[in-house]
Amino acid sequence: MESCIYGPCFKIVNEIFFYDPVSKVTSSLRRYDIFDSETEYHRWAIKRRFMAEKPPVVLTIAGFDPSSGAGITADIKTISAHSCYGIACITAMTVQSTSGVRRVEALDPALVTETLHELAADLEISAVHIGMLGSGKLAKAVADFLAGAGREPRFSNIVLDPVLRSSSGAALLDAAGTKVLIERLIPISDIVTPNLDEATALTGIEIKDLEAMKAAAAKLHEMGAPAVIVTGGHLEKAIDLLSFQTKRGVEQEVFKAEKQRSNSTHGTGCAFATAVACHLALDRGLAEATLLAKTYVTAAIMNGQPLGKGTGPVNHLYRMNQQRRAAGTGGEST
Ligand code: PXL
Repeated sequence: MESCIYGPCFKIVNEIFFYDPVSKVTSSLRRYDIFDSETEYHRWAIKRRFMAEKPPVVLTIAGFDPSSGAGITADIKTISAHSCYGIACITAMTVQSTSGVRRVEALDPALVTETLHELAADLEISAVHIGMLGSGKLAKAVADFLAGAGREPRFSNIVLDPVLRSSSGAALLDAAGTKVLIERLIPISDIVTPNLDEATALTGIEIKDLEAMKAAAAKLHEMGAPAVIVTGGHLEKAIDLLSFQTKRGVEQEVFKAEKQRSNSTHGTGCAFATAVACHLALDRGLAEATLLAKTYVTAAIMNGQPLGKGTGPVNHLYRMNQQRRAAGTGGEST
């Protein structure tokens, strides 16, 4: 089986056996082929021998959502779904369920610093995802660590998800933290992935359409971000704008998907940013990483299960069902 979508210019070998048939993501710039036949997969996995022997390590620095739709436990699911090895540093505890965030407690910054140094001394980290930071002091601890002020060299593939508020409106970063995020974390990140509200909060640009998304991305470049993905899931179409600086100037590519009608949308931002980090860890370029992360999140929403009384989690591990079905070990449906 070889599925080929949207023409001949880019050939992407998906890391799973199956193309997500529900996720029709298109690009404004080129047509993509996604090959995911079993044979292609194995060829690719053999070429990348570490897939079996040593997976890329992806570090997520984020808060704890006990309902596992967002935050660190959700990120670990996303990282596992991408065949990478997830390691984690928790910045803050939250009391929350699918019904919303009740309380936020930032952890001791020294604990975070020690954890990060302990992990970095032991493991080769291929990508870093930064999610909820919780406070100014924690944001500073993370910036100090990533900037290599201590013993470690600077890291590659730093993906900054500038988490400011939960979808239910609770503040997840204070004003001091937002200042550190703008002054120190945006400039050392390889890519920043704000949603529309976050892009507005960071740039002061109100966003109602694609043109405003482009203006916000341009402002974020001025603020030091070499690459930006503004995720526009709240617009009429699910539009994501990838904007990145090259020697020739700024290049922009628009990815579109049909908007999903679903109640399983808690954690989409975390899943998207973490999936981008995984694809970068797997040596993919920015455009492929964006396309595949959007494809993954779209499918994770579509395969969401009705959990909880509020906004349910996306189904981070929907691919497990596909693999079980493929192996013929049961009649599970996805
Ligand atoms: O979706 C943003 C987010 C990130 N991280 C944690 C969260 C939330 C939203 O509630 O709780 C820990």
